[in-house]
Amino acid sequence: MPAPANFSPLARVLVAYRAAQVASGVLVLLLGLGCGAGRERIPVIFDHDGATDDYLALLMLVGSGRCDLRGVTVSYGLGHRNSALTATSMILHSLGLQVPVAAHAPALRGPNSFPDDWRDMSDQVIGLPILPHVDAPFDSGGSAALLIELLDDSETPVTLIVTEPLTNVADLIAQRPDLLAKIDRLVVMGGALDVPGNALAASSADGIALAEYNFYVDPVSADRVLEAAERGLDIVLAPLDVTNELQLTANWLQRLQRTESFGARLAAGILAGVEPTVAAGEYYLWDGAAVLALLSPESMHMKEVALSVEREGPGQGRLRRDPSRTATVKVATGVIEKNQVLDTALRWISDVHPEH
Ligand SMILES: [Ca+2]
Repeated sequence: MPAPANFSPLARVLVAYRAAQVASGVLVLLLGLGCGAGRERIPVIFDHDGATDDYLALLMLVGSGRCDLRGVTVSYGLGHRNSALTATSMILHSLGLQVPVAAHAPALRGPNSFPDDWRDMSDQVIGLPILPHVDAPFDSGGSAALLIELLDDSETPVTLIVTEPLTNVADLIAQRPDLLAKIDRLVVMGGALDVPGNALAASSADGIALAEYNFYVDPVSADRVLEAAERGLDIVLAPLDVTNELQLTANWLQRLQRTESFGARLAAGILAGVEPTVAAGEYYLWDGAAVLALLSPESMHMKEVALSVEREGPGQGRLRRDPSRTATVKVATGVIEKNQVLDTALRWISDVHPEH
């Protein structure tokens, strides 16, 4: 279902309204009093690629009550563009969050792809009965345009939480390098530093995956974004090193399913299609790790590392230490107490209510 062009003015009205709120210092009503009232919230744009764990990450950042969600953009990656755009709009609508949403231009994508059977897994989200029907998703004419507009309109720097192959962010930096100054922090799920990757298409001769999938799908964009650390961009990276420690267990899923809250019911619906993967111990809180790295860094082991990404060849997408780069990236390399972190994730998801 392509996004009709006639939704562009509405999305622009919402952007203008948000900008007016910021300008007047009134940062309350549209996103709801339930989202961290009385506490300073972090202005955030969420850029994702429409997989089940992206939606969990979105629920976590909303339920944390610590984020002022300014907009959501969809990039080429794991989910399909139109279902990701629709599902995102449905989820935000169900929460009363009238924030602008946009998807990438269809041609804006990396050279590689996630496996087709992985890509199909998140399409079921738009059919969840708990979600309201949305006639057509908001789309302000493309992720890049929306990112630029939101950053331009913000009086204070904004944090970008990015759980996609970084194509959107590289495009933003290429178009408007001046906006790096408007990015407070860039928090990214991607890469594999001291652990094997998960993209078998980029493997060593003995069959060890060298790259993590987000970075494999668009290795040049991943490297261009990490390179921006040299220009002062504050980057926090949540690679497979930390997500490997955030395996969702059958017990965690059962606790979620037993929790009586809108957020828990929605998350349980989102995860319904991947229950066998959870049961097999193969589902992790990949993208949720980026939200935790932003909001709960004290729960993680962090390192400062100068990094680059291999742009081409059999190891394309591989994250590596790079002494030729002087600026470092903050890398989450593990969690201090796994159960505590997973409890935090469950609590945030359970604290998502329709009035957010
Ligand atoms: Ca993702």
